[in-house]
Amino acid sequence: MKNNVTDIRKDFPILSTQVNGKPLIYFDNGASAQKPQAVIDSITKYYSSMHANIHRGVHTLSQQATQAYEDAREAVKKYINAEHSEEIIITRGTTESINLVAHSFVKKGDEVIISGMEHHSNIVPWQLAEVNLKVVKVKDNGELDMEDFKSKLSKNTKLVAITHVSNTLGTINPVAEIIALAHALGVKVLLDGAQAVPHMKVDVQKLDCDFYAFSAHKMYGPTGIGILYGKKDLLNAMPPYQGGGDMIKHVTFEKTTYNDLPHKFEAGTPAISEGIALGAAVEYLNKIDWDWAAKHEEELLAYATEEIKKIEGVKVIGEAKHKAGVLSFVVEGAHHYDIGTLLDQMGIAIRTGHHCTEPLMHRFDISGTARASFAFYNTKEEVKIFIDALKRSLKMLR
Ligand code: 7TS
Repeated sequence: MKNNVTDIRKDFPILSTQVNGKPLIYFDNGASAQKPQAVIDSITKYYSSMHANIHRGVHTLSQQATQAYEDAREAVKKYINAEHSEEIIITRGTTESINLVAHSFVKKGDEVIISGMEHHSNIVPWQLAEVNLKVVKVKDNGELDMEDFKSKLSKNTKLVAITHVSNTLGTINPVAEIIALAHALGVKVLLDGAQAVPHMKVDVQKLDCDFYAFSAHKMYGPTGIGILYGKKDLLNAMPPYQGGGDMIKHVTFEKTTYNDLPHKFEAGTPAISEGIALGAAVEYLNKIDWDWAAKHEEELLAYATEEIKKIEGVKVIGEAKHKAGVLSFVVEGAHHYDIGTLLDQMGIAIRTGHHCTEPLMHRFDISGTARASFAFYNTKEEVKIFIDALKRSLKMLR
């Protein structure tokens, strides 16, 4: 089991590079995580010796590529402990996964509950579907207002679609309680797991969620690919999302019949190398000691929070009791964009702006935040350098 950060860092070649003449300190993991060599090698190996289209060839290469792609699905199934492999729909990412559910599970006028801390990708698809949106309030400390949730939830709700972990606040939402309350009324639940999967082991059967959406690139895998987990009965009852090759059984001009799960929701040639590399990412994550990783990230967050609060004029946005490794902050007299730009000059990558959560920014009456988001390969030393660099930046800006 991997539980030593010095060794783990050696698995990620980019972590020993320099940016702007300084050793890279990568604190933008919430936007996208870096890739271990095993994932990079998987892509090179695929294109060097295995490439062919999948699910259609009788020739050896096509069969090998199909096998590797389906093995990756199996690896994801095991990783999140889904009951059936056909419950693992391979999509382009969290965004497409949520759009799929918004297209195929709800209809115009249905009542859908989301929260005030959702990423745009868990807001706009529901607006496109013209559902009746109810939005759960966010408390001042960044926690979900569960009383407000309970008052909005009813038998008339078709779906609760809520983020497992907030990308802007770091809040870990009480999803077990949300699911239990919803299920007691026969209401289905979709969790946006984009920010949860990189920080913890997720067990979809234990959670008993109905849908779970996540992206490979935030969990140390490639871009352009992600997963929609859905319970088999629900997915079977849903109409296809996109039409094309692979998702059909037979096509005539009069009538087309659709393929079985999971292919019904996977039209066209997929991102094959990325799919296989996602399998490599999962294999890598299987070697991580998650108890260690959770504790390590918790320590980084606690240390960074403690140190940043000592700086005059800094306000942390999001101080929920249960948080993943995300530290959003604003500074009196300094714009987040300028902070990000100066830190970049010192080799430190953070994200600035609204983080695709504009309604949440309105809720806190701010235009954006500076956000450091941690991964298990980050170190306390990096946090120290970041805090010093932030202090120097603020001296220049104020
Ligand atoms: N949901 C959450 C909670 C997210 O954090 C993101 C991306 C998405 C959905 C969309 O994921 P995608 O892979 O489909 O784009 N969040 C961020 C972020 O915080 N900074 O850049 C992207």
